[in-house]
Amino acid sequence: MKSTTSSFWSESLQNELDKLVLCNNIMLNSPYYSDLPYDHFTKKISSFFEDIKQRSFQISFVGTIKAGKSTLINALLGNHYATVNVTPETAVLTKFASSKDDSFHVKIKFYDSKEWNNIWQEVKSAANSPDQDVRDRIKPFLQEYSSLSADSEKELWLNHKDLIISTKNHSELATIISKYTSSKSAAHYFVKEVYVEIKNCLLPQGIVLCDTPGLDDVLSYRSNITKQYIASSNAIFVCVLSKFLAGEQYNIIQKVFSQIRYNPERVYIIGTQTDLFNNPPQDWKYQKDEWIKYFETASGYGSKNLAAKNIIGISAGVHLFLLDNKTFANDTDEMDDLRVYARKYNCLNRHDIEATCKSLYHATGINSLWNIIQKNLFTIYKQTLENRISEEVYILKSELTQCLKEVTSNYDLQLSALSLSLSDLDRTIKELSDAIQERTQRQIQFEKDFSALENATNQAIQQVDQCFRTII
Ligand SMILES: Nc1nc2c(ncn2[C@@H]2O[C@H](COP(=O)(O)OP(=O)(O)O)[C@@H](O)[C@H]2O)c(=O)[nH]1
Ligand SMILES: [Mg+2]
Repeated sequence: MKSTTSSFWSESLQNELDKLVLCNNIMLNSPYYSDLPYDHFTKKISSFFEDIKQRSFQISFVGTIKAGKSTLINALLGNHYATVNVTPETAVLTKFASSKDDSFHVKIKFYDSKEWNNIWQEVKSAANSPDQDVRDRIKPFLQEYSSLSADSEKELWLNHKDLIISTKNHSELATIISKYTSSKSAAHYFVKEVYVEIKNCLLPQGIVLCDTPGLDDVLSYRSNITKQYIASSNAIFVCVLSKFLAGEQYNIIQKVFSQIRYNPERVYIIGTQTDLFNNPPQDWKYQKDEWIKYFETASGYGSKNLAAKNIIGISAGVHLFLLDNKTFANDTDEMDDLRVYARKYNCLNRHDIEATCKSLYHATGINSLWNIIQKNLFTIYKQTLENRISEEVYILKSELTQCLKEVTSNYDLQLSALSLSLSDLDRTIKELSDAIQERTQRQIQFEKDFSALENATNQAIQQVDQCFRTII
């Protein structure tokens, strides 16, 4: 197993992680693997690394349809990736993260039959609802479903295992994303989530931007997916048209606040498309002051300062326009558009197009949003995450050390048992050899005694014999 997080973590944490990987490799390659409790630890270390790979700073983008969520994500990513102008029937969580290599990767998750049956039950009951409004809301879903002949693709996609597609080509990537997220394609009905990894993008490793289908989806089953995602997000960017704060938009903001009641600092209200104002800087300032009054209350931010900090006006459309047109030739439509935008934002410099573009970039608010994401949100998150991971590494290391100590002391016991039995053996051998020696000596003595007796007996016999002869 290779550590995939190099250079992301601080040097000291990376060192600790490297040591853990090294230790894991030693255990995996040990000839005693099956005899020792290594299996338990190698599994634990693998799942630990899997787990830290999954941890990321999740920003969800919610809001009413056509508020400009997807356009804002594209502006932050620096290119056109998220599908724009999707009709309200689209309901796919689309996540964007940075690729670790020089390819784009797309992972698509599909609904299983059980999930689809739940969705379909809801569609049917909405279609037969006595409430005209509910019936009207479900109509476009059914019309699109039928005109795209989506039912004929159902068997193809339901229960499909996760699909992973890689490409190096940007336009191919756009086609793939569109196929699985756009309401113009039949497949998207059966897609639950799309995860896109983008090569060479501005997004730092560890941040995930998620385009959500919204909280006002016609099907509660799908709104609930967004709700759950919001609850687990680190920051929520509620996108609302800066020009209006109509009932529907206001309701969505309130829903988000009630969803994460105790952490209002995680909610950012993004006033989108500020270029639609006649005088964006002035009109937005006025509008923002109004919004602060609405959301500084206890059911919102609970403080004027926090409201002022977390309500931000942007124009992703103008930011992308500048990215798309790196140069501006005289007498072109693009130059005319640039002049219109620059005049609106009070940053037109007739003699210096470069300076105009620079101030306009500043005025769109995307760069300051980036600063907030990177410098404030992500830095704090990363520090907290590092502390938590360091604690987990410490616990893992302590458990491993304890286990290795037990293994070592087991071996020590076996060794001492072995040396014990060796000394027993020595003693036995000594006893035996003593016994043999004693026996040999006794035998010698016996042989001596026997021969003495034999001599004596022989002499006695000779004497008796002599006596006999003498007597006879
Ligand atoms: N003028 C202008 N139009 C924008 C801006 N952002 C988005 N739009 C347009 O608003 C429409 C809806 O945008 P989209 O990003 O698809 O909204 P979503 O439904 O919230 O994801 C599209 O036609 C975009 O081109 C902006 O900053 N300025
Ligand atoms: Mg969208």
